Amino acid sequence: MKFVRFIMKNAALASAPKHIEHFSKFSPSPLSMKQFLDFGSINACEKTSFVFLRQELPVRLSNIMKEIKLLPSRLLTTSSVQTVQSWYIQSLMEILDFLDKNPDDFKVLGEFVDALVTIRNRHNDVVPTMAQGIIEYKEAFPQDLLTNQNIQYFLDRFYMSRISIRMLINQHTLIFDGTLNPVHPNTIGSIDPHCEVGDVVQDAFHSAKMLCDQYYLRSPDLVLQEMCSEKMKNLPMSIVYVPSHLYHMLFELFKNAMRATIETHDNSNTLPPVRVLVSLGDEDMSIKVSDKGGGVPFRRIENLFSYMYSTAPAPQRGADTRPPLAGFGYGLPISRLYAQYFQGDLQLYSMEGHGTDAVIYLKALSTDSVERLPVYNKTALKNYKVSQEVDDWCVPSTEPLDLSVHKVPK
Ligand code: P4A
Repeated sequence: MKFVRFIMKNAALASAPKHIEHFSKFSPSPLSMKQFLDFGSINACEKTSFVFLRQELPVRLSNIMKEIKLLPSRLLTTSSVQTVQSWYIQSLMEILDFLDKNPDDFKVLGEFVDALVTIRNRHNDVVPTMAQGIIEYKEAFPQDLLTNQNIQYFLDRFYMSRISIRMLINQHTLIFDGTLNPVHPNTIGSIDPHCEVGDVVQDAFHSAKMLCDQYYLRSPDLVLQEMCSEKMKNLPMSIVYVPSHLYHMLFELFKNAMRATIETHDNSNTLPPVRVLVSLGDEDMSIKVSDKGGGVPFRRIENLFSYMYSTAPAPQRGADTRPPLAGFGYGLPISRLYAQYFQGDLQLYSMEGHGTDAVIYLKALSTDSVERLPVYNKTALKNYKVSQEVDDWCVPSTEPLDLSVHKVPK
């Protein structure tokens, strides 16, 4: 019996490339905040959401699976990347099972919610598994390191796709699992139509502060200032947003700010506070996190967002078992993706010798908050083809200039 099931399963999986080919021909459909809220409003219909997702999830999965297949074979064939790829195939096939099911059958709708929960759990460890793939690749082929650019391009798109797929799954499972969220009764799935940014700032700061106290036995304070234009005075500073995404970004920025502050004020009894300025305008909601942690040289800022430079083997056991406050993993690049996901951004402005300002830009209007999604097309394909091109800027020479030698052609 087990053997028969094994054969059946593999026969089904063998048809995956054909399905990927089909669904990757469609472009993903970006949703606006308003559309997300409509799925969760009173006249929301589980059937409508089901019919949308059983098409849209295969489209988003297949689009990014086409890009996985374009990875250089030495990276694609690592056991970690193979594992991730097999999760995507498995999940795609499980959703396709629902294509011939009756949307009016409540039992089908229930099974769909269960399938989505299974899929979400299967993909929980995608980020550390992909990181492991990069480590395996670095170890096996230290000589032909893929360009940082290639890995950056792929992982930004891959993780953005993953954020969007998890958003769709979370909305459907939270809204249609038949229970109200007892902690946040006014949220619609994971979206808070009145997300008070100041509250999330306080929460995230509090969590980072506790970690910081544990690690360094001290921590800087928070000074929070909220500003807005004249006509919006006295209104609470809120936007339609996913509080967990905002929390993730702020928590990351606070850990960095605290670490920099403490490490540059080692010999001082007092610590300069971390200052947060929240500003609401007609178009943007901007949140600036400022520290006096000594800053980072301009040349190094890009590296802080680089997956390749931040992919290091796990620290040796026994060396230091304290949880790191910051500096391991993909905190900054993934935080930037969260900001970009709804058309915002995250930027660092650092002044070496002084400190760093990190600014999160979000859209103030829910009509501007639309998903930013990667699409597999000719342009994307081209970006994987150009891998090793020579730079069109001169390399500065470190040799003393000798004007007497005759120039030789390139
Ligand atoms: N100075 N400033 C920052 C860091 C240093 C900084 C830093 C040494 C570097 C790496 C790191 C954490 C902090 C900051 C705020 C930021 C980012 C960097 O948002 O003060 O871990 C990766």
